[in-house]
Amino acid sequence: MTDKQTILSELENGVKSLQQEAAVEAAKKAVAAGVSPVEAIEHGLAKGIREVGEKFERKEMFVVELIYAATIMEEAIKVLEPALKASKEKRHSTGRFVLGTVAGDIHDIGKNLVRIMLEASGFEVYDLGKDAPTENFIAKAKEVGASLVGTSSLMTTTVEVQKEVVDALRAAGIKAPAMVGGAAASDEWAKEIGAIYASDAGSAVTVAKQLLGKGA
Ligand code: HCB
Repeated sequence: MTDKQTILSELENGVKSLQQEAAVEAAKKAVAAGVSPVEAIEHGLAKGIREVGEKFERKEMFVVELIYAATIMEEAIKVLEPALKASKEKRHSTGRFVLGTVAGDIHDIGKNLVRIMLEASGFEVYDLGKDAPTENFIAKAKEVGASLVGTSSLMTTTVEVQKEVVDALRAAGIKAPAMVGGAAASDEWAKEIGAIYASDAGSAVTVAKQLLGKGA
């Protein structure tokens, strides 16, 4: 049987060397070997895609390769998704979470992981998708009586929109805590705009539960 470290390396390599079949096979191995799906994503696939991003930044990879790497990651996540959902038992509602990638930003892999993890932890998630207009966050938060509103932003050009969402929520009298995440966000940024930062999908769940007094 292949050990966990080998499987994690295979997941990472599948994404960074643009080998879809290898990544999907490694995801199947991870499920069969009982590797935690969260670990498979965070320490395997996500490591691979971040390296692709760095290569893209250094102009060692083209945007088409970046797009393909993202597709590979999504295909491998599909294999892990049932295990991810099964890994958490609770089904009663922990809270109502409105989530989306802000206007102007089409990155949604991380946001989708956050959704999957929140759902697996019993949250009712209202996913506004990517490139979601600010007014949609406000309208949905009002409609469902959101307990939390989370935004994702991956680019320096869209991170300001997270502030726009927080300001619009407060202007509309919505007191639900705002969470920010994505590569362009940081703890410092969150504090500046009156939000709470979550660095990854696991901490998004932990922080959300703490905020709602449901324990980590
Ligand atoms: Co994209 N891209 N990209 N990209 N992309 C980044 C983000 C750059 C940093 C790459 C670079 O130059 N180094 C860069 C942004 C630079 C900047 O602003 N400083 C960039 C650029 C420039 C662009 C385009 C403009 C490229 C172009 O067309 N010339 C374009 C964007 C167009 C637009 O949005 N209007 C673009 C397109 C793409 C795709 C389509 C090829 C693809 C996205 C596919 C998709 O999402 N469906 C893509 C990808 C994959 C990336 C990188 C390589 C990886 C992003 C990713 O999926 N990471 C990224 C490089 C990087 O981030 N280092 C690069 C893995 C996930 C799991 O991590 O951080 O998103 P995450 O999410 C975590 C965490 O942050 C947290 O939990 C998640 C899970 O642990 N979290 C939250 C996320 N959201 C949260 C919300 C919460 O409330 C709480 C926690």
